[in-house]
Amino acid sequence: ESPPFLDELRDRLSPQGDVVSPRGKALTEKVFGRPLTPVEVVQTICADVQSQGIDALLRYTQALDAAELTADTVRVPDADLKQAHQNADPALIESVRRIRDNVAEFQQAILHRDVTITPRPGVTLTQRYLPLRRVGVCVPGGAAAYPSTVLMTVVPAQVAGVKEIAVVAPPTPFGAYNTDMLATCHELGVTEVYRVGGAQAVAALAYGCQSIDAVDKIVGPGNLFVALAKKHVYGTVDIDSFAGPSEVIVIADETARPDYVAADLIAQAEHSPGSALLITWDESLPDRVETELQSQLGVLDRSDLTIDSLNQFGAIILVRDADQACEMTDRFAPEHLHIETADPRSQIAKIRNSGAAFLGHHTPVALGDYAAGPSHVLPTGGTCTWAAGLCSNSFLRSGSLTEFDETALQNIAPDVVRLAEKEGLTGHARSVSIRTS
Ligand code: HSO
Ligand code: ZN
Repeated sequence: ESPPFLDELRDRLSPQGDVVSPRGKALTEKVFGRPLTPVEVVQTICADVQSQGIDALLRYTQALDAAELTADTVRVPDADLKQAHQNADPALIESVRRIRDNVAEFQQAILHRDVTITPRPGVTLTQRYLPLRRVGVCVPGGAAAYPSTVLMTVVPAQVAGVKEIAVVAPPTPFGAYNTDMLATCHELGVTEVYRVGGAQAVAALAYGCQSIDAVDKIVGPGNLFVALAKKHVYGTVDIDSFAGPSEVIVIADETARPDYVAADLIAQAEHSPGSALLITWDESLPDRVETELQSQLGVLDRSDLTIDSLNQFGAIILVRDADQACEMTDRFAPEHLHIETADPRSQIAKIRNSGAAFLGHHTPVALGDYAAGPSHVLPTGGTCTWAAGLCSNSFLRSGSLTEFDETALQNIAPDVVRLAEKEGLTGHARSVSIRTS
């Protein structure tokens, strides 16, 4: 049996949840003149950007992000991208290049290729894949700077063959004014970067406005407002999965090192908000990890935020055995799963629900966050039961090609005509029989 607080925790982290900070609440009340739910906020912003275009985009950027921009300055000038790259730490650029190669190699290997079969003579059936023409990438910039998110979104898109990529990041020091993020964009050949964030950026990408052309798909992580806005514009454009607050479940046994486990929990909680759960059947591990947490949190840069996150969204759960750990994990369906046991493969075989799994004592989730190859844009909030992480294939759409010769048509015609007549669609039936009788 899963402890009831696991469901509670899931609810608190869920994409539908109204988890808005008091500051956020006060701000939206000021901007809209009355208290609105996050869904109402997003609906209003999206409708305004759709009908008023750039004016609404700039107005919300001013009101919500306190940035004074114009139709011309909303886009980061080419010179700024070049300069950020020139001034960047050369070692950072070297790392970006190596990581780009790692990501590209994996994303290329998994890319769908056209499939053609000839099931019977005279019949050719093809599934072909073509890249999307233009996509928008949301890069967060609230609590931390994320050049890694540029890598983990842009490289899969480029591998898929997407020609136009527009990056949006909020007009903050961690967002569109972060020179490491801008340098990474430049290194990857991204030339379109816009200083907008939140629901207003998503709406601008979906509907287009004077300064930003509409895209076919919007990807990338974001806060609740970004996530709700993506949901709102779905149908006008495609979106990726729901990527909200970070989550990890660590499954550990007696072979796990408490200092490693504590570090892994802290690494996700550090995202703040971030959820970090430890599930173990080793009775002594909880106390040993707790001790490690205390000492590691003491020397951490972002310890206040991290402690906050651990208090709100963290837990250590002692279970009966490995099977119960797997059951509970499957039920929670975490974004990240890290199995630190003697035989991680035997546990992962029993777990169906995780956005990305990391196996063994030498595979911290941070590897996937920064460098391994699979994208770190993953479904959160339990949505990995039906959604997949971002990858090169997320930027393709497929279409089918069908070709029959005359004999093949003759052979299949009776079945088509029969079904069409049963449906009362004699026009369909005739379009076949006219060729065969
Ligand atoms: N763990 C985050 C990704 C990230 N971590 C970026 C560090 N930088 C969501 O998967
Ligand atoms: Zn992370």
